[in-house]
Amino acid sequence: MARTPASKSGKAASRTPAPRRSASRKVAPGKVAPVKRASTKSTPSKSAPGKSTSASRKTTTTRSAPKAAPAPVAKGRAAAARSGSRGGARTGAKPAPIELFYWSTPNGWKISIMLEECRLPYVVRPINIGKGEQFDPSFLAVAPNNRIPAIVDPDGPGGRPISIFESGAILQYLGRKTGKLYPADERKRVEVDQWLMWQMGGLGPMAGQAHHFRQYAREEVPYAIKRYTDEVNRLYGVMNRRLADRPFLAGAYSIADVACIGWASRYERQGQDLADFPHVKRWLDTLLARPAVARGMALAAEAATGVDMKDPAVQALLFGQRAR
Ligand SMILES: N[C@@H](CCC(=O)N[C@@H](CS)C(=O)NCC(=O)O)C(=O)O
Repeated sequence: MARTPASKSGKAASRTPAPRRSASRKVAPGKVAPVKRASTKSTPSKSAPGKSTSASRKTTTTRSAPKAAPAPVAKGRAAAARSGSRGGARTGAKPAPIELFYWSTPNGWKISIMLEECRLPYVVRPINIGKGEQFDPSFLAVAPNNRIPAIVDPDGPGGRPISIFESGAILQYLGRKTGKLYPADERKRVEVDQWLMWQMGGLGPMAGQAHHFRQYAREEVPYAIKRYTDEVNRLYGVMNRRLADRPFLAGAYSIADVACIGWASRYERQGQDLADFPHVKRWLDTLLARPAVARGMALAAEAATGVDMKDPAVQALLFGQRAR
């Protein structure tokens, strides 16, 4: 992975979007295993049909399994065979793992949770956003918006590789690919899409701004703190009303919920009190109790112990970005 000048001075610490549990070398039952180096041969790395990326080639880490649960790769194989996905299921060969370009943040968790829920095999390509790795040209070839998450699925439509950025698009793709958490029925799908877009355009960006102004801004800006804390409060109110008479946002558990879990789990950082939103609390508790959600949110890239968002070098990289 290319290093930027800031990466030399920036140090990863455990401040912000830190996982609930970070990977460690010793794997205790129920903990996430450390990632390990994998051969590039085993993971075709293509950002577009026929094009490999150096991002893919350079940092290959494989999602290992908690001892308490079967390895995702093994589970994914079974899932692929059941769902009749192309390639592995048809030929009996192992399906190639999906490459997940990831850092431990609420947006990254959307995809690690979904991959765990779908039991798809995947490898983690850590993109250390505190060190500027999101600007590496090889990552930009996959994710031109210089943001995680992104994926490369070697077994995309037509059996050819496909790269996808934007977490909502990735969730929809994985839902269509596996038939999980994204109903094919048009009315049900519209329900899911509405709440997925609500997260993408509302909860995520507003909660992100609340995190920024409440915790990381170099100067205190009371107007912005109030503005975003209020808006997140309004959004939690919308969610609370929605969940009053149904278990999940679109009725049944779906990618709309997956998109919201990580953000809602950080309600305290957004200045919210879940006692005011009992239906949100019940929904969040239900989701956090799901083993796949726990595994997805516990996923930590080897070096991803978090990013110190108050480190000036990290702030210089992340805040005040302009067109390049
Ligand atoms: N709309 C994007 C947002 C992704 C996003 O903001 N990712 C953050 C981490 S949560 C990131 O990569 N930040 C790097 C940066 O700010 O340069 C998505 O949902 O995929």
